[in-house]
Amino acid sequence: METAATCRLWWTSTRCLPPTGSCPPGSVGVTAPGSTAPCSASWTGFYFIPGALSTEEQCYWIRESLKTFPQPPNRTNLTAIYGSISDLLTAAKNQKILVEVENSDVEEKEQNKGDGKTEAKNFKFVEDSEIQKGEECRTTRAITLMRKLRWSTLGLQFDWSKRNYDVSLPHKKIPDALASLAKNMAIPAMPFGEEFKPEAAIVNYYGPSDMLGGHVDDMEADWTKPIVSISLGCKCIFLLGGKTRDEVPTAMFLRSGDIVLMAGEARECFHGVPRIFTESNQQEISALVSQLSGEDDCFILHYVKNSRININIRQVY
Ligand SMILES: O=C(O)CCC(=O)C(=O)O
Repeated sequence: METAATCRLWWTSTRCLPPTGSCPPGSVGVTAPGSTAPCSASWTGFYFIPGALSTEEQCYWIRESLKTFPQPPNRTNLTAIYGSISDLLTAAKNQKILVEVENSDVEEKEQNKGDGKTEAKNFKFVEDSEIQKGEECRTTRAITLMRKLRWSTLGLQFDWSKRNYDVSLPHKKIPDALASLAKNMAIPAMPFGEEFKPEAAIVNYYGPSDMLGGHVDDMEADWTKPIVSISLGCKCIFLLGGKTRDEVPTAMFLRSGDIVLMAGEARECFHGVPRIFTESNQQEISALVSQLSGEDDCFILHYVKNSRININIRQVY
């Protein structure tokens, strides 16, 4: 994911930004949760499903995104630096610290440098008190790592360096509950009743100043199948452009619980997220805040108040 620091400058102007609504002008308004409609005739295949998820469902997927989805064998942006890290959320809640332990030359597929041999990344979580005073070792607080989490990949693993799916990487299939949610949501974008087969998902974690530059998702073999994209946490601006960067994009708000489908023509369009709203009067997460008011959820609530999570599910082949 491109962040504020690395984001390419693109789309210098936008077509509109509705102050209160979520769909651009000309769109078909949909109010009932779960009902869908193509958002605008000019983007055949773009579907906006406002309030598709109940508050309970949003909380469930937020917890899964923070607890389960970053678990190995799923890879995250942290994997390349630290190797596989397990139980990051629990470590962050318990104020643990990640320390580097003895390096050794071992075979490690994870960081294959060609000859299969590389320096093992060997890190583990410890208590603060376990770190010897004066000891020289690389340490990072789990809570800091949690904030540095930018993406995790589920199902078939996407290799960002090669920009393709690497089927040889160890992976688990997409969790059943996520697969059936995506299948149900994809129905309006599958007009001939074909089956949508969720094979991979990318989970994006956005902090206050993060953005996702304009791009087209072009690594899947079959572009007739939709991308099912779930918004959780703070509101964002989503830009939907055309098939080239020259076309002026249209801006819309995406809020927690909204789902967007990109199919047909829209599947080939540039899109991105230039802004997320973490300011308390703009984030629009009051239902989530009430739902996450228990003591157990205090860490997750703090995270949600400063973040947006997007889960986008794809059929690859
Ligand atoms: O965060 C979003 O809503 C869009 C994510 C996206 O476009 C992507 O991961 O390719």
